[in-house]
Amino acid sequence: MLSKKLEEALNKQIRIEAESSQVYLSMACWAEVKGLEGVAKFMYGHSDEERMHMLKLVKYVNERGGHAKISDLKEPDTEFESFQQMFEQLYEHEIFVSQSINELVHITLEEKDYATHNFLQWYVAEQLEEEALARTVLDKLNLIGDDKGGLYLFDRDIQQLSVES
Ligand code: OFO
Repeated sequence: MLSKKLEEALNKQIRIEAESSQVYLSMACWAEVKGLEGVAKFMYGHSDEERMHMLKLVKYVNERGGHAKISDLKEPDTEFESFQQMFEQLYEHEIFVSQSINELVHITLEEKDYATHNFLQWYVAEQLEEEALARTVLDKLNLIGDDKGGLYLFDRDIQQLSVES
């Protein structure tokens, strides 16, 4: 049985994962209307992954005697200055998610809930991968700068980059 404190913290994380899914969906739309199909596909895929992260938490909370609460979500940005700025935002968002997961792990130790501690290790590993991927993408974009041809190739190649989950 989950403690109330942990149930609340897990519900907060459910909301964060749902908001992440919206953030990437909005980025996918922006990339799509700007004509970068590869980036759009990458973002649509990432959005689906975040929904899967959310659902995994929902199921866990309900299975452990808690009640997963589905809440309203913060509206994501719909416009970006550039692809670089968009990916910087993605990277910062993932760092924020990692911090939130770390806090959750900390609460599991306080509450002596080792099953949830164990369950969350998947998220800890996932965040490491996602941060690394976001950094790789940002490095590539910084190399390209304003070069249109470079952006074209980047759009083609980004489809090969993804986080297995
Ligand atoms: Fe990319 O955040 Fe989920 O875990």
